[in-house]
Amino acid sequence: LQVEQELRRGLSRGEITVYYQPRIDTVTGEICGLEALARWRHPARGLLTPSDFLAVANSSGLVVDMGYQIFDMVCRDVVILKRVGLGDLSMSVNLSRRQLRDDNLTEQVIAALDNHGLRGSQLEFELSEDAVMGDVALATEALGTLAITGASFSLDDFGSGMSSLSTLQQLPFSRVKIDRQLVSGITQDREQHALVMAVIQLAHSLKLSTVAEGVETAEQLKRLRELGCDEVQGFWLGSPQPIEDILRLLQVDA
Ligand code: G
Ligand code: G
Ligand code: MN
Ligand code: NA
Repeated sequence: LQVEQELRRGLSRGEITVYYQPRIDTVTGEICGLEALARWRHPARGLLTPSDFLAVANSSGLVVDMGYQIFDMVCRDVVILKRVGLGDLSMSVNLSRRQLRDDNLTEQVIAALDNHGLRGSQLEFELSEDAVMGDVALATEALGTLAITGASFSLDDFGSGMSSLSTLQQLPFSRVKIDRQLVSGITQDREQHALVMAVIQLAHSLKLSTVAEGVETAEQLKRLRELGCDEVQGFWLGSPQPIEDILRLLQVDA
């Protein structure tokens, strides 16, 4: 309860912020998109990551307001990116199941896009297996409505849980993000390598693009490129960082 009160206060004081992690195209080697990741600049405890507060945010429902704040910051940063000629980077935003249950979600997304003069087409929402599999009917309806914003959808943490292949086909995903647990073993473990190969082939056969998460070594990157994985994300390619650092990384001045 104490964390909930602190989070409520932190939200009202603007302590929630967004970091961005680059996604890299394995063919061109260039940054093709960013994933927005919530951070809490806690006045006493420093920079907190979602593992410190997301569970409470979800159970208390505070994630709904937090999500609106984050989405607004993301729009603001997309405007900055556009100004420096990086308007075509795709931007991914995570959504939890609690946010899918929010009847105002689509309306809020549209309002934020309008406020900033943006279209939804470069936007992608990431839903974890956990967020969609718990209530497939809810997810189907929510994504159907959210799709009018022009955004696309990716299935996050694929391979970490129990998502069924039929659900993957049933929901309007255009991308799967291969869980970092699967990626971590590809260079040492033949079976993990085989598994990742199968996931990439499966995704491609369903016309879904693939992103490998948690890429931490050059060797993993090499293997993923050989396997035809479309995009990679991970510490080897860039950690989550403030927009200013992303701009520096892309060698542009804001
Ligand atoms: O940044 P970090 O790797 O610690 O994020 C861990 C997880 O927290 C992410 O994989 C994602 O599922 C979740 N997460 C991060 N930012 C957000 C956010 O803004 N909203 C929601 N709902 N989940 C987020
Ligand atoms: O839950 P989701 O997969 O959306 O969030 C990605 C999370 O994984 C972020 O919190 C980020 O800090 C973390 N992360 C990003 N790259 C790496 C990596 O290469 N290795 C590990 N272990 N974690 C990573
Ligand atoms: Mn994600
Ligand atoms: Na993920």
